[in-house]
Amino acid sequence: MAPDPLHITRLFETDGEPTAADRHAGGHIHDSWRVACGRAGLRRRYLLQRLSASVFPDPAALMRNIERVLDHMASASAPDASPSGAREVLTLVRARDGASTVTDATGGVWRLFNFIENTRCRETVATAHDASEAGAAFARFQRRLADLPPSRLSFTLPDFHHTPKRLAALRCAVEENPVGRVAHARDELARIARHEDLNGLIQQPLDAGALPLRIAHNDAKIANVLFDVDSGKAICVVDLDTVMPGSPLHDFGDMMRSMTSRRREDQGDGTEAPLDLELFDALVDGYLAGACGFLTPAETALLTTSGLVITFEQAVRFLTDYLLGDAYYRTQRPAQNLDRARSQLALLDSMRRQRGAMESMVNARLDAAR
Ligand code: GN1
Ligand code: MG
Repeated sequence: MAPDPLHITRLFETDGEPTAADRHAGGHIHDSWRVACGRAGLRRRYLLQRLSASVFPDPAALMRNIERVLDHMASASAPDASPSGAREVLTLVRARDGASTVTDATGGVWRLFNFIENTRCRETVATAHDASEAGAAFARFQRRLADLPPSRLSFTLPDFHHTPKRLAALRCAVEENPVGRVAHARDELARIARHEDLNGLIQQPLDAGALPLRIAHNDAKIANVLFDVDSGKAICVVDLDTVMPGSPLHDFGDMMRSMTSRRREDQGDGTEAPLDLELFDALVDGYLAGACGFLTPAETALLTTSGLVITFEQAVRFLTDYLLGDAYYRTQRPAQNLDRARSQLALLDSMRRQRGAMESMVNARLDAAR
């Protein structure tokens, strides 16, 4: 029988007794619940998560990374630390035995965060303001971690954004064809092949040392930003499971992937997913205002390219999972991963067509910011 979230929550240092838990949607990986706790008129809410053991084989290393990052961001020495930081940085709640997680009888590993009230997250960008706010939030996140040496964090998911290895994994999946889906993905495989020139454009300079290794979020999509309900401001970056050494280009690429089109990630009806230049410009504006101070010229030169590379990589990952029978990403319907891959490919086509215009916008914003 699945463990009871209320029972698990009782093993953490909550304010008051857990009284109600409801499933919290969002994310393709972990299971999440929102748990209310109460004590004498006081009501506090928490986010309870059961970590995916198949995706994260070493939860202890993952939690060490998260604790180091949160401690650093909360410390006064971090650049941009704000006195009202409570809603700007996630807070982990310790287990009653002092550990950062609880392990249930079935081996499941659970953790608890304070729930940040009066916020909402979005699956898609509604306005240019959202894109600019989210870009600024990720820039703040990167800056606050700029003086934490990357060697302090483990590579919990090695080669996570190693695009050439992701493509190699797709080729293996085609070769093995374990669930017989290759025949349904011929068109998408051909489309991927047409974008292979993008494959090494971030990884090669990283390997050559031309791009610095820094701490990156590594899952910098719109759904991982909390917006204040009243002000509409992006106040906090969440989902720190993939925070590890990487490149800010992996993050900016994911921002472009998720914040420059108004279409859903799994809207795979084959029609064009137009990249909206107004959203792109707002994203660049918000991001560069915080990031242009620390990015090197080699990094800024690849900003636009990073969006194409990461969108390509994500198409490759969704298609690989489709061919492997949806082993990695949670799905609600059989062809959802194929739709996700299609949607990424449609966006990529649109990015290709507007690449020159995007490059000009980045250069204009860089000139203005300098
Ligand atoms: C996954 O954890 P979640 O659902 O936010 C994935 C990201 C992908 C993203 C696509 C650990 O993110 O890399 O970009 O889905 N996370 C992991 O939406 O694989
Ligand atoms: Mg994630």
